[in-house]
Amino acid sequence: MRLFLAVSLPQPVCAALDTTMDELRRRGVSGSFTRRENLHLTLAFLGETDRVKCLTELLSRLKAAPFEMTIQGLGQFSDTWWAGAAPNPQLQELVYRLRSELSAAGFPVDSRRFCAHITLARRVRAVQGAFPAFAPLTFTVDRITLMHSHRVDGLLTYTPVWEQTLIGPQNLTKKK
Ligand code: 2AM
Repeated sequence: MRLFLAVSLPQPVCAALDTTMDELRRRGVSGSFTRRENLHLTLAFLGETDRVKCLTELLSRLKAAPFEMTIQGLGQFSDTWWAGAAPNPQLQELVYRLRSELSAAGFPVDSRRFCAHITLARRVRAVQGAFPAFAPLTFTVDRITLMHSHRVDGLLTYTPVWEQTLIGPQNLTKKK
């Protein structure tokens, strides 16, 4: 199964980003917009693997406390547009530790610098113009989700298969 680790977003954050996507469409931006229920921040992409038990054990061992993060501003990688995160040492540290643990367990990890983003649209065709501004969105990251990426009735769908609650220094695990 195609898996990745993500920060799931609280409903108010998804709603605000949905409004931003509406605003982009209103300004003439077209492309493949992320469905509201698919909005997430990827911590680590795992690709095709069936090692779910190994991953859940790895997450269970992770000692990390909840932390606040802020989504602010839009950015782009080529024709992919995203909402970015404000500089966040705790998020960077979490990804660094995840990558170390994943690598030690034999998973291929991304060696590029982590750029925290929430993809809003792919294959964007845009008219000239500034990105719309939106008020910063702050929320608490208190869990990591192991997500299954698959098609349901032809629709790209992300289904949580495990949630790891962050309650450092000790961890609590919870099966979905
Ligand atoms: P993206 O939003 O930048 O496209 C599920 O596909 C998630 O995993 C998406 O958030 C996607 O990031 C990320 N992803 C998909 N393929 C990837 C890859 N080869 N390397 C890193 N991240 C990937």
